[in-house]
Amino acid sequence: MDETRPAPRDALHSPRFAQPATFMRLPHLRDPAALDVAILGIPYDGGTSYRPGARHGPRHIREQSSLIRNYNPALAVSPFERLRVADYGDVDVAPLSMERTFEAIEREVDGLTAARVVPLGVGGDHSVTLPILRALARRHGPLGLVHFDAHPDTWDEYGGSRHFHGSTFRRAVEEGAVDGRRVLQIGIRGPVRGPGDFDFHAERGLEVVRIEEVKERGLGAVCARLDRLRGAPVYCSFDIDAVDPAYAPATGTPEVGGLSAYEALVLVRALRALPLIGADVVEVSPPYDGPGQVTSLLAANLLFELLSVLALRR
Ligand SMILES: [Mn+2]
Repeated sequence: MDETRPAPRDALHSPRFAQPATFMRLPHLRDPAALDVAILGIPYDGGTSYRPGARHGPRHIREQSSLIRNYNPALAVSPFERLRVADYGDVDVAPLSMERTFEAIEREVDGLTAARVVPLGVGGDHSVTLPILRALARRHGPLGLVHFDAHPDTWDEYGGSRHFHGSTFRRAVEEGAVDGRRVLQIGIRGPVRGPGDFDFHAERGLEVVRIEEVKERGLGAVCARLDRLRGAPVYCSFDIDAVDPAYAPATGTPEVGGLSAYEALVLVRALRALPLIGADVVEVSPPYDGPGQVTSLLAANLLFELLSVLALRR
């Protein structure tokens, strides 16, 4: 057996069920040399503009991920056999300092990319994606982006602050971490401040797939639009509010009329065609969840699909 391989996962019905949860019952390991993929908790919600609570996301998603089994029949892959993957623990965030939190996130992702480990981030609010993109772009150059969200997150500021969970992708494009011409935002909907909210898209080439297009043209048409991102590194950021609050109520800024849980799974599986170099699932705010913690359960399954997509490219 490969000595650098993390210990196998615990059996589904092992006594570990009664112990503190890890993502997908994986071993807790902080050795990048032993890993292909690191699932990294980022328990920070200081960038939130409305309902807080996403700092509790990683803890609850760990718990709801305990039922994830080994094989993905939809993609015909066993991600835990193909990949060396572990729960890398949580970033040491500073709840009262976004600046120090961003530094800590960037440092962690730097350490992972230096060892060629793919980061799979678990937020946290959407502000945490910016330092991840910065670190990845330093290694890979300006990134392509598939961004699932109800909101474009390209606003310039909020109450005088340039950094919050709604400015992440404007900053990322401005800084050159993301190539605006290689951005696809899927699931966008809901009231905005005005038509000017999409001026930045026109200026920098960001492409929006509004929810109306997903629902009216169907999943196949949307999946086909991912094709143009082939050929260069792509990051996937999945804001859980892309999904309808009926399926994912636990989020900070819910918008009605979104993706179903099933549509979300199918769209994430379509990323198999792209060279994915990292991904995150963010904005799960467990205090707002419904019975059965359905939002954290969905987030856990989206992470499993992302892991499966990564496994197919190994
Ligand atoms: Mn967002």
